[in-house]
This record gives sequence, C-alpha cells and structure tokens, in this order.
Amino acid sequence: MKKYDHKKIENKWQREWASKKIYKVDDSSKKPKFYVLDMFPYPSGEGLHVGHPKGYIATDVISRMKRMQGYNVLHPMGFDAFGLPAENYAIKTKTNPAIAVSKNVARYKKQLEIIGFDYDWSREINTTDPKYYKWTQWIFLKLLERGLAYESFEPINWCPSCKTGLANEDVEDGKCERCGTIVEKKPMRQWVLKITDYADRLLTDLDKLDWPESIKESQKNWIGRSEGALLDFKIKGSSENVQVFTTRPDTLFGVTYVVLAPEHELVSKLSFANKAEVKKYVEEAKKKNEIERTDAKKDKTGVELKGVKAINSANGTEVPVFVADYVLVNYGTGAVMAVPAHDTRDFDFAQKYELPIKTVIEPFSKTNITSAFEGDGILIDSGKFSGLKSEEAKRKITEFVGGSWVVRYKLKDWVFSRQRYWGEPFPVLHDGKNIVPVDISELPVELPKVKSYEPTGTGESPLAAIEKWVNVKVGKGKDAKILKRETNTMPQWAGSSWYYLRYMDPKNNKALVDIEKEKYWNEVDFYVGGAEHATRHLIYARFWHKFLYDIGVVSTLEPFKKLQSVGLIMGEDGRKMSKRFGNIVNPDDIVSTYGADTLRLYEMFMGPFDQAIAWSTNGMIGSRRFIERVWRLSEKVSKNGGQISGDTEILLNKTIKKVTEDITSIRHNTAVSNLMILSNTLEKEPVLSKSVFETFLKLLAPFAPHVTEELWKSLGNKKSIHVSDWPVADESKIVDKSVTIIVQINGKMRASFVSSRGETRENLEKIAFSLPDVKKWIGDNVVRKIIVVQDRLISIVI
Ligand code: ANZ
Repeated sequence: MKKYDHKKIENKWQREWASKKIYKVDDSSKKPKFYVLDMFPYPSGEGLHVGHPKGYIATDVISRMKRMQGYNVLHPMGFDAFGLPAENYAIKTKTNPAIAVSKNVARYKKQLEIIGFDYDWSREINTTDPKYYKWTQWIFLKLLERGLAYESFEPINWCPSCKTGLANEDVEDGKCERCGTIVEKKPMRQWVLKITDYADRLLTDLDKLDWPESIKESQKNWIGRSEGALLDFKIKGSSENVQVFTTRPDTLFGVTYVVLAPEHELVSKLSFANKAEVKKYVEEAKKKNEIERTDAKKDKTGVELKGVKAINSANGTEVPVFVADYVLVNYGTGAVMAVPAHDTRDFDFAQKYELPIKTVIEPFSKTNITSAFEGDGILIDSGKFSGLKSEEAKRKITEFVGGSWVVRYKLKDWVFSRQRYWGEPFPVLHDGKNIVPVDISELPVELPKVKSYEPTGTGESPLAAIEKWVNVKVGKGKDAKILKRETNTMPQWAGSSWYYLRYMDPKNNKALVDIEKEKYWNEVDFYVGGAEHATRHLIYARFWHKFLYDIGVVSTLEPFKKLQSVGLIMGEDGRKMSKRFGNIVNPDDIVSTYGADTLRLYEMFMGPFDQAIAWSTNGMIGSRRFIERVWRLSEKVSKNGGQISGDTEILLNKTIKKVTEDITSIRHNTAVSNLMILSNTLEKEPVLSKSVFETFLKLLAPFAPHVTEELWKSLGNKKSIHVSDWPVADESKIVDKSVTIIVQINGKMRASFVSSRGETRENLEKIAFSLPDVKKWIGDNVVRKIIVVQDRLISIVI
C-alpha cells in the first residue's frame, strides 16, 4: 500500500477537476436547482486565516452533497472589493487601491483554490469591475427615477479618522464600525436612499424566512416599529404648537412638563428669559453622541425655557417646557410630553428638577412609588376617561384632543454617499440647480484613475479635484453646457446588496440578470455568513431585492430563504485571531503540512457550526489521523464482493440517514462523528465489501474531497466520486433486528428478554416461561390468560 501523501493527491485532483470542468454550472439543466451561497469576502491585504474558510467549507459540503443528490447546484464565489477596508489598506501601504485589490484578490483566490472548493470560477464576480458596477449604477438610477434616492443636507454621522460620512448602520455604540473612532455629527450634502418606505414590508416579511431568531429579532429592533399618537400642545401666548409623539396617550392627564430636543426648531423660535443658558446647553448637547444621550444609567440633564408654558388640551393645565438631551431630534417629532409617574426617564428627570409626579394609571398589581409604573392599567384622575383600561383609553383620548394615530419607525433613511475615492461613482450630473441623471446607455460611469486618492477631510471626495473628469460638456454649439459630475461615491454596501443575482448570469451586458435565469435560480436556498451583518448587509440586500421585485427585475419577495450564521474560530489562546495577539493560524501552512482534507474535516468537526470555538492543533492532528485510518481501511477491501455482517449493515444505513440529515441542517460536526463511528466498525470487519467501502467514501467525500476521490478511483471507478450518486438509506435495514420483550405478570413487569424481531408467538411464550423470574412469580398459580403483543410484550394473568 502506498503512503498517504496529501500533497500529491490534492494537487492532482484539483487540476483534474478544473480541466474536466466537473463543477461547471449549467443554466439550462432540467434538474431541480439548489443555490447555496457564502457572504463573499473583501480581499484585505492580510489574506485569509483559518477562521475565514469555515463558512465556505460548510457550504462546500452542502453543495457537494446536493450535487450528488441530483441537484443542479450553484455555489459561486466572488469579491466585494470596494469600500473602506480595501481603501484603508491601500492608503496604509501606499499602493493604488485598484492595484492593491487585484493583488489581494489573486492571493485570496490562491488560498481558496488549495482548499479544494467546488466553485465554478467562470462565474466569479468582483464589485469593482466596471462591467459589474454598471449594474449597481443602473439600480441607483432606477431608485432615483422612483423617488427613492434623494439629496439631503441633514447632519449625519461623520468619522473624523476615515474622513467620510457614514450610515447609521455603520455606527456601533457611537463609534465608526471600521476604525473605532467616535463618530461626530456633521451637516453636509449627501445622497440618501428611502429605505423607510420599505420599513413595513421589511418587518412583516421576516415571518416568511427560515433565519435564526436572533437575527430576525435584531432586524425587528433595528426597524423599531411603534404605534402611537401625535398630540399638539399649544404654547401659551404664542401661535406656536409643540407636537409630541407618544405611545401612551392614555397618560395624557399625568403630563407635568414637556421636553424639546436641543436641536428642535422651536428652541430658536420661542422667546424666553434665559437665552444664554439655553444656548450653552444646546451647544454642549450637540457634542454628545446618541449613545451618551440615551444611556438610561446616565444622569439626565436639561434646562427650563423660563417663562414658556405649554397647554395640555385634555384638561387645560399649563406645564413648563424644558430642553433636555435625552430627547432625540430625529425620532418621533423631537419632542415629548413627560409623564414621570409612568416613564422611568421622565421620573428620573422629575426627581432631579423637583417636578410634580402625578399618577394616572392604577396598576393591576401594587407597585413601588419610588419608581415609575410603566405598564398598562386602569385610568384614574383622568376626567371622563377615569375607569377605562389603557388600551381603550389610548384611542379615545387621542380622538378627544384631536390628535392622530400614526406608525413611527426607528429605522432611518440610508445615508448612501461617501466622501472617498474607492467606490462606485454616482451616475448623475449637477447643473448648478438640478440633478441630471446620466443616460442608461452611457453606463458605466467609470471611476477615473488618480494619483492622490487619500481622503481630503473637507467633505469633498478626492474625485472633486480631477477637473477633466468632473466637468462634462453636454449639448452642442450655443446650447453646449458644462455640467459637473457627482463626486461622492457609493458606500461599501452598494455592490453587496445585489451580488447574489449576478452569479445567476454574470456575463450579461444587456441586463442585470436575465429574466428566465432569475426565475430558474430564484431565491438563495441556503445563505451562510457572519451574524455581524444582521442589520447591515442583510437589511440593505432585502431592501434592494424588494425594490427590484417592484420594478419587475426579480420574481421573489425575499433574496435569502434560509440563513445560517457562522461562529468564529478563535486563536489557540481563546482570543480573537489577530495580528495584534500573534495567534493567527494561516490555512496555507495547514494545507501544506497536513492537507486540505484535514483542514476541512477538522473545521467541520470542531463543534456546533454557529458557535465560537478555539483552534486546537491537537484536534486538527486527530482529524489527520482519521484520514490516515480511512486510507489504511482501503487495504481491506475485497475486489470480489465481501460479506457484510448484519450489524454493520444496520449501522451503515443508519449512518447514511444521519449524515444526510446532519448535512442538510448544517450539523456537520455530528455528521463527521457518525462517520468516525462507522469507520471504527468497518475496521473490525475481516474483509470489507467494495460496495460498503464505496458508500462510506461517498458520505465522506463532501468533507474530504481529495482523499475520497483518490481511493474511489483506485477501486476502478472511472467518473469522479463528486458526480456519483449520493447513498440512500434502506429504511428496512435501519430497524434493529433484535427487540426487547417485556414480560408482565398481572400487569406488573417481572422480566424481560431479547429476541429476534418477528419471532413466533409460540417461541416467545416458550422463552418467557423458561425465565427463572417468571417461574418464581407464577409459582403454583394457574395461568388464566396470555396476551402477546408482537415484538413488545407478553402479559400473563394468573
Ligand atoms: C409619553 C409617555 C408616557 C411615553 C409614558 C412613554 C411612557 P418607542 O416605544 O421607542 O417608540 N419619545 C418620543 N419621541 C422621543 C424622542 N425623540 N426622544 C426620546 N424619547 C421619545 O417610545 C415612544 C416613547 O418614547 C414616547 O411615548 C415618548 O414618551 C418617548 F408613560 O410619551 B412617551
């Protein structure tokens, strides 16, 4: 027997699979389709560490099994190469991003190739390819045409380190998601997409999805739907009104003050005595970020607008008006009616500023008066509404004061422009007053090559300095005009919001995706990636998909039917893998020393797929040993038949069933452990039947595609194992051959014995009456009746 030499085997089969094109995907196949997808990587300069391919290996296992089961499988790969990560890397290493990206892509591809994935590389996409981003720009033009893209001048999140505006989704705990710098608010011109128009659909359609509950929950919270009332408070002695948004109009009789956000327009409109004090407070508040302002544990601050009174139209009472930074300008109406008895934030504030606290909801259960009672209950001290339940009173009080019932969302429109070089140019021109969309026939608007691509920090992108590109002459002769190109670029998330569609038809230059091909591939059946995308990529892609549905480009309401999140692989020291900690394990080294099959098998065997697990070199070596044992097992295979024992046959069929089910639901670790148990049993057989060993190899093939191919071919098979048929369990063989029979005497269990399934009544009785325990319990008694339940029970009545 030859020695197991992974180097020889893996390289050989990878070349063979590529040259025979066994993974080529056919769009006109009559087979049922299966589309399994990974979140595509952005090729940063560091290359892959062993954590990155974990998800890719898992989908590769699924893809290979599905192909063997007779599906036409689409399992593509590409690169998400625009955006800050690639650009920051380029700036750091002083290389043009375009050059850096193509180098990094080549490096990533090499790293992926040696792991032995079944990608059809002829479908590779790259979001920075003008042939690709032509369609990203096309989608933008369609959004613009439908009024879903607009320019805005509102203050937005600004990262002073990345020197660009950011979307809310790019801000985590008040910090830039990319670099961790505290985000500032900066007013500037920007492009915004009206994702809020889709808020309701994005919310309700979550129910259709087979996604982890935790991810659905974060999307629900991100969208943040609230129903409530808009109520007006007149300002005494003025024509002004303060409109508030409240989810609790039933507490209106308990309002003891009104609060405006520091940025609320009325703060500068109203006249009051302490202008200077208020101005100072407002300036301070603007410096704080949203997290600091809304932190429930933080001390609440505010300033009264001296002399200003708001009138509660429910009962005519006059209440003071404050500015306080716990009220946010961009939610609801930017103003609240404060009910300290029933809202904790208001309660804290009222205590601090010694404002009255008036109870208007009688709790069902007794509560502590040292805190607000926030639940629903029975109204008290509320005029003619006293005695009503909260739910009923909400609408009635709203109606009584002439308010309106509305729905509000936490979700904000998507800030879609970046003041950076490395992104898709917007296909629009400015004529000084208006927006002039570039004609679709002129797409793509290519990103010009530049010398200086560093961000300017002025709020202008580096593109603004390239006059030759910026100024566009349109019209002829007297009518000729110089228009200016938009110089902002699209954000990192643009290209990834629709890429899964392009794999269906990657070379089409007439359409984003051909209608028939889209209908065939339909939605992504299984999508695997990091949970950190829950409220970014996964929300943006759903939004674009729904828009593309509305304009007839796609035929499904949702892009990703089933989603699975992947747990991180931590360093051997239990910390996150990072250069900083020096705990990075490079897959190239593992592949070279132990083999791609070992890496694949180990990463799938490590533990439950969605959990974070530390790398263990010993564990990995264990996987290598298993492969070596499989290699030696092949020596036992008899070319001419070979017997299989009954028990082994049962185990084999059980394993087929279990492995199939486990792979289907991405429990790859238990699939592997079942294969290990089976191989232990096969090792004990004196000779191994060829067909049994082949079945075993097929089950192992998705995990260890190279070694299984080698052994499969050495058994004389001509075609690749990866296009062979997936084994199907023989259910009749799964049923255990032996059963345990219980013996009852007068209804009490007195003995049991093992017999073969289907034993005759006569024999069962014979065995039962020969058992010492049964003899003892019957003693001298007369047997009156014997009941036999086939394969289960003998009941004796004495
Ligand atoms: C009066 C009231 C009484 C409230 C009460 C709550 C309890 P959700 O559920 O998150 O939508 N609110 C409204 N706009 C706000 C803003 N811009 N900044 C901070 N808080 C704001 O919360 C809605 C509630 O949050 C509203 O209902 C309002 O306080 C407050 F016993 O109005 B409530």
